Amino acid sequence: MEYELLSRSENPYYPAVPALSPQPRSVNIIGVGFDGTACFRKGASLGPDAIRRVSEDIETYSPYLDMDLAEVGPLFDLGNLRVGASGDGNADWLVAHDSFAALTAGLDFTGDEIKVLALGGEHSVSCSMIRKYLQTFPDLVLLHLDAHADLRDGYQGYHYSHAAVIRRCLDHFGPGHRLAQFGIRSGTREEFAWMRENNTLYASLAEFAGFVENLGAERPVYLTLDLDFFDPAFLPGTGTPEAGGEDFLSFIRIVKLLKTKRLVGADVVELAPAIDPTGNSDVFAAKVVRELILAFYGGETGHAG
Ligand SMILES: [Mn+2]
Repeated sequence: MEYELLSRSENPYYPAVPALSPQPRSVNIIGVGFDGTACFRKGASLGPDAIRRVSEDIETYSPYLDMDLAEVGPLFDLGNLRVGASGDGNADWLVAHDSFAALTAGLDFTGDEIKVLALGGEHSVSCSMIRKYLQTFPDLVLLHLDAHADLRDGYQGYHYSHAAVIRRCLDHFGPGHRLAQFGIRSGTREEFAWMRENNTLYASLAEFAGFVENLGAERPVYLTLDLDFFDPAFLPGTGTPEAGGEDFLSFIRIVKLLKTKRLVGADVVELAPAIDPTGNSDVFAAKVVRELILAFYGGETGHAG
């Protein structure tokens, strides 16, 4: 691989096929094991491989979507993106960002239908993918599921902090882009005021589901999912847990809608495996990833369910 942008994972997400570059008309899994700006408890750098490791131990069939990973495809796992390891969070973030930019430079995400599913890593890594999709799709809808607003203008000296990721995405928003947030239950007074002013925050699952349901079938949708969206009772293995979160079935309601939409990219971030020594959080996250992969392919297998 040129510039060694990727390193092969020992266990690709099951049943994905290893690949060395993003493949057209496919879902491409990319691990981004970076946690250099994490402020509370680190460990998300090991998230991608933890999800892969348990992916073999869960069913490939989803009874929720009535789809099977073994029957959709093609599905590729590109391994892990090069990230910096100097200890300087800003510089290390930039290495990951530049790696993704180099990996996808010149690729036609629209015409070739290149779909990326990134596995974090801390939430700051999502910015690289989302920027690419914002540049590709002038009418992109960014769905943000998270406990945190992530609208700070930098945090603890990190311009690209995980607590600032949505703010950094907004830097690249055009007039046709739309942000919709759900699950947010932690942030500053200013962040909540901003969300109210800009009508980005949905207060209930029903309201958020209604928004997604009403999106046109051709409207490109990107989902960024911070796993602390879920209640820490269900998924404790994350660095910044917040009580009062959603459960798996709330997510399933959303994923069933996404299956009928044009999902063009997604990321699942902030799994910190060592924080949950039972391993339950890894399995939970792997199942979330399974449902998302199937949702990517939903439009191609009819809109049943
Ligand atoms: Mn969060």
